[in-house]
Amino acid sequence: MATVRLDQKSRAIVRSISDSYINALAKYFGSGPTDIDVARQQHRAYAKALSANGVEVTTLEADQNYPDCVFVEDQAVVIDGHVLLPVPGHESRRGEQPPIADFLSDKLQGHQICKMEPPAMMDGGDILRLGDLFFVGRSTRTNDAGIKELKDLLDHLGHELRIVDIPPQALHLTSISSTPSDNIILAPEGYLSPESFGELPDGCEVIMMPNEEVYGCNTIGLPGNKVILAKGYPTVKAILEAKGFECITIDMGQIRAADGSLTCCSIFY
Ligand code: CIR
Repeated sequence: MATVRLDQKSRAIVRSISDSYINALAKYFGSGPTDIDVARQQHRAYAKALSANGVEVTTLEADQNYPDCVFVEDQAVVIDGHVLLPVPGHESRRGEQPPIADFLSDKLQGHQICKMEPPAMMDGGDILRLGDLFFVGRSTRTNDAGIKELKDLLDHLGHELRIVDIPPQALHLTSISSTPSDNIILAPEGYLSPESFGELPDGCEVIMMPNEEVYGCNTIGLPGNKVILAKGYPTVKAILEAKGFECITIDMGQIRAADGSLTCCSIFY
């Protein structure tokens, strides 16, 4: 039976799509959004899928100065009583953070805020958690100084961190993998291998998906053995169903067009 951390899947922040979304960065999965109305519809359906499945969702206002502001995952990471505020790896995205930091500081009083400083840099999208084991992508957005700061925090919390080198054809670790439960990692052939994650604890496994379903490897696991996944990735869906998950499928076309995946659009806290 798959398990999922219940403690941090009850509340999430999302952020509306900016009027300038058409200018979002896009160089991996997409070549840029083409229809902002459709993007907004898809984003609303995404937020609805979370709330219909038991997540209390708060939607922060968009900022038209930041085309990528919908991708909140990159801006903050909540780990066991700590809020890590990384220095986002792309300079154009650094100003997205303050309203998110303010919201989390207000909601999570008593949590320790850990603010990264340059030259360290990291996108939240490079952090993947499998129970108490963490992985960080070394990517164009996350450097060794950023990884060291994350490691210091995780050492303090008694959690292990492993580094995964992100191939040049991918943006982030979570762009190409996810943990739909505390014992499964989904990863695509041609980008990663089971060895990329090292030896896993007993009962855990890496499930390799076909190369062409790389985008489908990003999923959101929820309590009750549910998983949200993007529409159009039949192998991912069939394997998750065979593992006993209830699959909730949503159209992410205009989010993918700006290299965003399901997890990129929320911060669980
Ligand atoms: C970017 O390039 O920063 C955005 N267009 C996409 C960010 C996706 N975020 C994520 O994978 N965590």
